[in-house]
Amino acid sequence: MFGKIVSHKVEDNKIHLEFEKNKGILEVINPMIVNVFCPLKYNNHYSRAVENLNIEQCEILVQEKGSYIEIKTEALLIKVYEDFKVDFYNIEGKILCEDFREERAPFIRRGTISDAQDEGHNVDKQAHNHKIEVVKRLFGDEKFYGLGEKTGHLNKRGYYYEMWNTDDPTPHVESHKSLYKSIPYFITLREDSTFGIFFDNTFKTYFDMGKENSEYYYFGAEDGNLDYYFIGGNNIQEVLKGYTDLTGKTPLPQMWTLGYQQSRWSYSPEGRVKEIAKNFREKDIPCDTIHLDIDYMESFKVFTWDKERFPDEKKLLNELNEDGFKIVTIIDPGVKKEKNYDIYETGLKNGYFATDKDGITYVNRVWPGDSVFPDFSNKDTRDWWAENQKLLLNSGVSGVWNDMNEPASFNGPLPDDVQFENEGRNTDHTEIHNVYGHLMAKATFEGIKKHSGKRPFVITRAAYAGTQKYSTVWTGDNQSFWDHLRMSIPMLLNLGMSGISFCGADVGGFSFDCTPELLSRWVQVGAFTPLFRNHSGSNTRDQEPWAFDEETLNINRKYIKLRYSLLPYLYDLLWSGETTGLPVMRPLVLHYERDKEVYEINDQFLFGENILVAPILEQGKKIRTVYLPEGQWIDYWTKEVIDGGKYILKDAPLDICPVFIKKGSIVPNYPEQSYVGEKDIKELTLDVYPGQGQYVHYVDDKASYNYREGEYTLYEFIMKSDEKVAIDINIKHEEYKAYNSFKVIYNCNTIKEISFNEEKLDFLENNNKIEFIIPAISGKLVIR
Ligand code: MIG
Repeated sequence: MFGKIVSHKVEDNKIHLEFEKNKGILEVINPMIVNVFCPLKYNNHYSRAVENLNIEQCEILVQEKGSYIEIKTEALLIKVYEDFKVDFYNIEGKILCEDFREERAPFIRRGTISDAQDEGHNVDKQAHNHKIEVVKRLFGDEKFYGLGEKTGHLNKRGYYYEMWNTDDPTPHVESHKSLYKSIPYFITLREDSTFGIFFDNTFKTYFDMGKENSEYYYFGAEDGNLDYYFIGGNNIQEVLKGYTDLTGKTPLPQMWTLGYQQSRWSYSPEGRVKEIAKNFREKDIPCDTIHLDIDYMESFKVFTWDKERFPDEKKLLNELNEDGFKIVTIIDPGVKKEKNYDIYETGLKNGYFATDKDGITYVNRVWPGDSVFPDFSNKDTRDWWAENQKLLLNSGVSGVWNDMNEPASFNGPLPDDVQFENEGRNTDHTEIHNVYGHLMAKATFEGIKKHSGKRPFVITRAAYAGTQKYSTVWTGDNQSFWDHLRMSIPMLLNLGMSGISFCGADVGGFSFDCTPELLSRWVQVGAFTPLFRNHSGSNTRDQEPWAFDEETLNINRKYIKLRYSLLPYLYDLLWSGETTGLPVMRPLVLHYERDKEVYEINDQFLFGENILVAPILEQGKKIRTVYLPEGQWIDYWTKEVIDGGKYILKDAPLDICPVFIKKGSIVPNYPEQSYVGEKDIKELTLDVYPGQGQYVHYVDDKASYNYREGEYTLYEFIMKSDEKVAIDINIKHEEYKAYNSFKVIYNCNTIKEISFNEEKLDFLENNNKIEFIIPAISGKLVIR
């Protein structure tokens, strides 16, 4: 496809390579990130994921070495050969990633496809060759993470996936090649190195992670540019930072979005919504958000209300808001084709909808019946859609849930030749499909931001790389299956490894009927997932925390309350994630990548660095093995201190989700609240696990963008431990009025003396811990 290298030219950070048959560009983004590019479709990057490509001025050394060109940055050594083969080395000359030179050679398949198909089996066909194809050698030590929300396991090595946003109602299983989101990015972890590859191509893309043959893996596409980023780093965390520097970080959300959310298809009419709200308060279960699914609309027309079922939505939402409930409404992309329906007429008049190849507005069927599809690739359409958000905000809506935006359609998929404006680069559905939901979420985000002035809460089902900048995601229509509870963990962990920190799965499961035991175990996982929403499908049996029996209700209450006590910790994680790109829910490998035991852990995760969660994911199970990595860990429930670097057995009766806190942790806790903001919290609880460690706690107004102008307060805690434990408390930044005092829960009871700024303090002994209060000022706390 390329042939021999004819010449090369260096221009700033770009190395232009002239091959016999084509040209290629190697672009140094910074010493750790290099882009490999061939303008097969557009002359330059045309990215929906990377909005500000930040090119760093850095030293680049380019040398011709006979058969290859060598490029050196401060961190990487790259060799480019004929046929645009590119090999990446670290600066010491150790090979990280090498292009495969031979022909692809699939493992053998025998038997005939048709026999199996005739009986109704799904059959994998031999993969074909792709117009764009980058084949990399497998050295044998690779583990792969990322690729968005694919089904299956944490480690993607040995599996094959496709990126084509898909709403597939059949139960999600390991053989699904694609679901709702397309995130063409993965991290490779090798024995002593790691790197990421982001293939920025919005057409249908293919990722074979060593399934076809164990000698190589590849990614490919039929169209678009060859445009991929090699992202180096000293560890996975740096790679993830590099990727999110390119595609954006998950921004700090409003705090209420981290509370418990209740949904169902659908709470309607208004009396039912009130009843749900009342139940939460009466049964003493904290809840911040109720979702309104499609039935709040008149004939499923977006931006309308059904006046029979919701006669006065403003009054209703206002009452609910007063009681501490935020309302999130669903908005699908499909606009009902109906004369005199304002949204339809306006869109039609202005040419905001996608058309067929003859320029006639394209129609397919979704919930409202015959519907048309906003062309979100058109800036004017996005601006109009953003303005429409005002209609929801004016009704008192606090967040918007974007569904069906793959886009899904009932009358067959949108044909490939549906036309999109694409900011003047007219194109068809094959290029826009995978970013349709992404662009809808972007428009929604921008509209809410502009008209509310607060941090928007958007949830989207379809997504592309970079959607984290605009929206939270959920993993779509799972089932009330134990296996889906189990699989939600690697799915969410890989979303986090793909830059999408704020994510969740429907707690309790969407389709099929949930059981009390399943809901009890699911809420235990949900309490540690960033988006904590119980949602279920039409006609499935009730699944609210009180739907079953007293025991299930109590377990729901216990874990939802635990979540509310951990809110300041969770908020801190999202705040720091704005800089680091690290997700809330983390596979153990993100913090212990040199520990081989953790590479394939699918059933445990870290909630931030300090909290390890090892939930029960099987019916009837009351005990499980837990792997504790190096260091010492404290059983959250018993306060037993356990040495890590080994497996332990942990009893887990139905009301216990095994949780372990890393020694040396300081975990901020809130007092009980029914919803975020119910109380003006002037005293923060610090749950202290004595040891060496540090922690930074962040406080702001929980809702606005003022923090970006400096209106926040930062507390830094540095804990040192020898024969005594000393905690230095420093207020690093103080522009938001935060706490008067800290209530310290010190998880150790062999204490003789406590002093703060050299003044002795009284303390209370209580089981395995002691409690005392100090003022929330800078100072030194000493515990002997
Ligand atoms: O075709 O709005 O994934 O959460 O409840 C079903 C109804 C459409 C699919 C979403 C689900 C939602 C449902 N929607």
